[in-house]
Amino acid sequence: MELHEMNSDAAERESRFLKRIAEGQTIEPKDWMPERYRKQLLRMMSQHAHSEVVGMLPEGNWLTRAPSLMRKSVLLAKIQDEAGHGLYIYSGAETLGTSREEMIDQLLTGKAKYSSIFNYPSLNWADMGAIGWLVDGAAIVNQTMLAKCSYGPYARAMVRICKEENFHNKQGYQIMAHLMRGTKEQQEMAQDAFNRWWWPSIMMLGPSDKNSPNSAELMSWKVKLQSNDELRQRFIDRTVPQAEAIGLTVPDEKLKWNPQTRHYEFGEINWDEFNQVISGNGPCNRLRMKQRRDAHENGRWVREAALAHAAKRAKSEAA
Ligand code: FAQ
Repeated sequence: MELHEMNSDAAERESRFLKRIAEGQTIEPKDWMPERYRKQLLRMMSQHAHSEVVGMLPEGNWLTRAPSLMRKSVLLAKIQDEAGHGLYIYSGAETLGTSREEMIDQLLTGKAKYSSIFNYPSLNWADMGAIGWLVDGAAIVNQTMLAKCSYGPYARAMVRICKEENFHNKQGYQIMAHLMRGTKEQQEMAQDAFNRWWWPSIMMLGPSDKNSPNSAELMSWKVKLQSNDELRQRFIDRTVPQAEAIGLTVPDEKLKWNPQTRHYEFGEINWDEFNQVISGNGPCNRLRMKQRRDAHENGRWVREAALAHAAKRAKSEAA
């Protein structure tokens, strides 16, 4: 084939791909896609899957100290859901040609990122409320958008995940509301957890649009349908009235409702802190990575036993 024919073939494939995206069709694993689209999705999806798995750690910290059996079983169910979310997203990401083992290796060797939010410590029981309400709340805002993204396996995984995150969000808010109806000490504990998780939850939605190098490309392919700042505003607008309804004070002196724009205006985000956390220097980065590496090592015998069992079964079925 001549070079100009190859070039025109490639241009035609690319224009078919862009047309499908413009028409709102999904791209499926066996469809042709630009290499850059595949790489960007793999980056996002693997980071997302890692976040679900690392995200189990701050809550896992409180499982043995939950204040009642009921609270403990709800928290356990929530943490198990997060493991399931990790699995759906790893499976979705594998359709882009990288195995789960490789992705996990990238996490454990520090080559892949996971969400900044999980590098903060969970210091008291109210943190379980704050995480469910705020962290899952911010995740829902982001994931409701991703449920309509252009890559089919990612979008479909998000539909189910969002349903489960809604339960997580409500259980977190219910813990906070319950504490706010309690003693003065319980109210102070809830306010303290809110103060510590508010700003990191806002940062979790990513850098401001002017410092978000990936957004324009991802939006042109409808992987992202809204920008980081749009999602952040949406999260703030829906969360502030919830805080006020249960008597919590938002830790932002500049927070103000603007009746013209019908949005809350808010104070300066500490982007230095965000940049420190995503470059490995947050309060718990080293601890989280150690916990993940230890968990991976401690689970090695289970993986080996499962593989040996599968090989034995395959051999006996073949005989
Ligand atoms: N943390 O150009 P952008 C959950 C990085 S799931 C760490 O704006 P992009 C459920 C970014 O990777 C939470 N790094 O990037 C749960 C890039 O660096 P790179 C996770 C961050 O991709 C709840 C650089 O900064 N959700 O919580 C963060 O357009 C409770 C420049 O940024 C997802 O992953 C960050 N927060 O937008 C589980 C959703 N933000 O990779 C357990 C899918 C930015 O070029 C308990 N991901 N960076 O080296 C996304 O929607 C996007 O990837 C963003 C970032 C919005 C995270």
